Amino acid sequence: MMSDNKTSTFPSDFLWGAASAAYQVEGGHDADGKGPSIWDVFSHQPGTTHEGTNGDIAADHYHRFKEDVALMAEAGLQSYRFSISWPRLLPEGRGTANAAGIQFYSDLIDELLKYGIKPMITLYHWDLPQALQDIGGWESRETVDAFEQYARLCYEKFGDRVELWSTFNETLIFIGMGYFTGAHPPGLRNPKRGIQACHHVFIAHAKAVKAFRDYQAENRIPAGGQIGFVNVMQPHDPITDSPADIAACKMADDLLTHWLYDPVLKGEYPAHILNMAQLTWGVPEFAPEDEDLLKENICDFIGVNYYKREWIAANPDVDNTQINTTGEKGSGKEFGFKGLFKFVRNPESTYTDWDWEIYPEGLCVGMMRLKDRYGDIPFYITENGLGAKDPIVDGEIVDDPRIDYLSGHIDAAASAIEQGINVRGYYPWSFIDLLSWLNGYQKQYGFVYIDRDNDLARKRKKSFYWYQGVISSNGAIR
Ligand code: 8VR
Repeated sequence: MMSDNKTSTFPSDFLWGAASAAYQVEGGHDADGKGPSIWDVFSHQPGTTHEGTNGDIAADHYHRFKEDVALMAEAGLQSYRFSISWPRLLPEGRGTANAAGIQFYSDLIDELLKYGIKPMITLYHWDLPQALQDIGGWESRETVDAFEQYARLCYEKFGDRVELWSTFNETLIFIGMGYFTGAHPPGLRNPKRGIQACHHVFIAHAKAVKAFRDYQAENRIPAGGQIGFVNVMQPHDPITDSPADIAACKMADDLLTHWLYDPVLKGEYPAHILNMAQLTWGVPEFAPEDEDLLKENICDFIGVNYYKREWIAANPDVDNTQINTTGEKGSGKEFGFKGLFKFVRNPESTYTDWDWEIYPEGLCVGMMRLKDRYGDIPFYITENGLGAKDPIVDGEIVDDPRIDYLSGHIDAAASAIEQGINVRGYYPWSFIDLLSWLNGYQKQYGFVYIDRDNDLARKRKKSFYWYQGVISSNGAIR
């Protein structure tokens, strides 16, 4: 896959970046007035994460960001996607802001700009202030209002220097795992509450987009400012071409893709699924202004986080060709998402150590399908990467599988561009090794290794030098 004689199909203003999330990288969990997030509290409960790992220290980026940004500059990064920790800015989730938290992000942004690295800010990468969870979290309209206040604070303090923004990261995951499987906070298995919480996320997004437009109208965001939404992109394919598997796959697409993308790209839910949810669970409940708010929330771009495809099979107990919107047949309590179809393994495919299928073409296929449904929207590939236990040979981190993985996916991004998809940037996950939410530090993604036995010393991996070459050749050498 690696070759050095490809001409670049990437536009000259294409952004080569890398990504992270506050809880996974920062540490400083209670430093300088930061309030606890739901992840601080959840990960401290026994049995919730791999070997009890948590983000108390993580990569200690909070204290070492200058060193990290210098490494980014050395790699040639043109953009860095990071998230803001809401409780670092607003320890109670709303009300009084924490000056030290504002200073931290302000300094980080200045440090990036010093090297010409464009910041891309994610407002919400899962670390809700615990104080807001205590009043109902995303199930409460008060959290929606608090999010708008928080978004405005961010535009106010950082909007003068930051063009690229996104509101939420992967609603499917934090709602799915927070309210359906229970593996993430708040640890519930309650679809009804999850669907309502998810609705509030879309409304919070809408309000934050509207607030962004206000700031743009007042010229308080740089020209070229854009706001988007980041979703996991998981193309589904039926494991056989039987009508039952095809119907199950269509259902998986509706529930796991269209439910999450339609509200932010079309301003409405897929009607038949909305009907099914309301018949089954009586949710989402709409406040009077919600329908209009959804219509007004259309993003400037969509960020896609692509790791894998999912193979789908029919659940023999459910006939998806019969389930629809009538509420009479089959739409009953199965609408807990998974009952309507099954995720299956394809023995012909290659998988990572964490059982994620390696399928580079899916990056292109997924964006083509989204373009078919939503039109010619700009895409940023906001995450993509290989989670692995990297081999260390004579003190060097030789992460060739990561290079192969990323190289294959850059090929797929190039072929998407050649087929007319508007791809604006590529942000591998992650720049440095960081905490995996549930998997601790053993699942590494970074270009930079962190020696946890040696004062968190940073060490460049083989992939660091490889990515340097990718960037300096604008993707021609990969
Ligand atoms: C995305 C998340 C990001 C990371 C990457 C890799 C995990 C991890 C689950 O779903 O936005 O935070 O999360 O995927 O996978 O291992 O930390």
